[in-house]
Amino acid sequence: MTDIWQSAMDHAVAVARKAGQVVRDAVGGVQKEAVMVKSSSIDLVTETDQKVEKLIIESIKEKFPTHCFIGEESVAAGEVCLLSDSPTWIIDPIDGTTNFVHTFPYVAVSIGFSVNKQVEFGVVYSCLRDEMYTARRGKGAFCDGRPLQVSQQQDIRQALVATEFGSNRDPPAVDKMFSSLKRVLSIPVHGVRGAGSAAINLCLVASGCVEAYYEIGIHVWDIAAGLLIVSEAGGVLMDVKGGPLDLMSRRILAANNRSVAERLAKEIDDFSVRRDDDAS
Ligand code: LIP
Repeated sequence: MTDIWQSAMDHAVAVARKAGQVVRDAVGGVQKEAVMVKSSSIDLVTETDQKVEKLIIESIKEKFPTHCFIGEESVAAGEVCLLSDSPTWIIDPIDGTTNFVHTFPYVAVSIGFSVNKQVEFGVVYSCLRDEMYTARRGKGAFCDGRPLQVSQQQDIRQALVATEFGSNRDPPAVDKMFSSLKRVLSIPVHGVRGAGSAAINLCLVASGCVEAYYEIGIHVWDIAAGLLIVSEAGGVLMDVKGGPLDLMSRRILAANNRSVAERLAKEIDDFSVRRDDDAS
């Protein structure tokens, strides 16, 4: 049967690579005045984020003019963030913007593609490390063409866990983040890591480098591509408290297997965040 989305995925890889070159050319040269803020003084955005998202969307629209888009910087500029059944490209032009500003080498172009609210393919280009992660639903996950497989570790006490603290500094939320961190460390796990990019953390789960990643506060554009890369590498995805993953909830728990995921979910002290599709 013809895979009708293969050409779309091939285009996503090509445009992610082109966008990644723009990011590489800009990294290290971000002038202080070119760094702007969004929801808080630590929620950064740069002219490169905006330029790269425009490049990606314009390139895709040329080939797929009837498709829909959810882009981080388009939403920041006021576009609605609603996931419909229509073919939709879910784009984070620079996942790890703070890393980009600081030249911390984990920065990704993330492009997910959904139909009927189901991700059909995901592309995460870790552009400072020149690593292209891809997954097509039902056809496996790859890094530069090499198949990916999650860790086979069943014992969470032998696990590395990734998480992030995001850009939320409200004291009650910070208290919950540190309460979760303390409970996870006390399991005990081997260690806690964070790449500073949700998309790259998900690719690290898919690659077997860490056994799990959780975060409250991410957005649909941070995770749409990476979540498929995890599931196609044999991993599991759920809400941070163990229920089904809700793409628009801004909560994610990804792991190499269900026993590690469910054990981790018990230790996470969750807090509420406004949904991506909450337009109120
Ligand atoms: C980032 C996420 C990360 C989160 C950061 C930020 P951005 O995305 O990938 O997981 O902790 O606060 O949201 O903003 O760099 O595209």
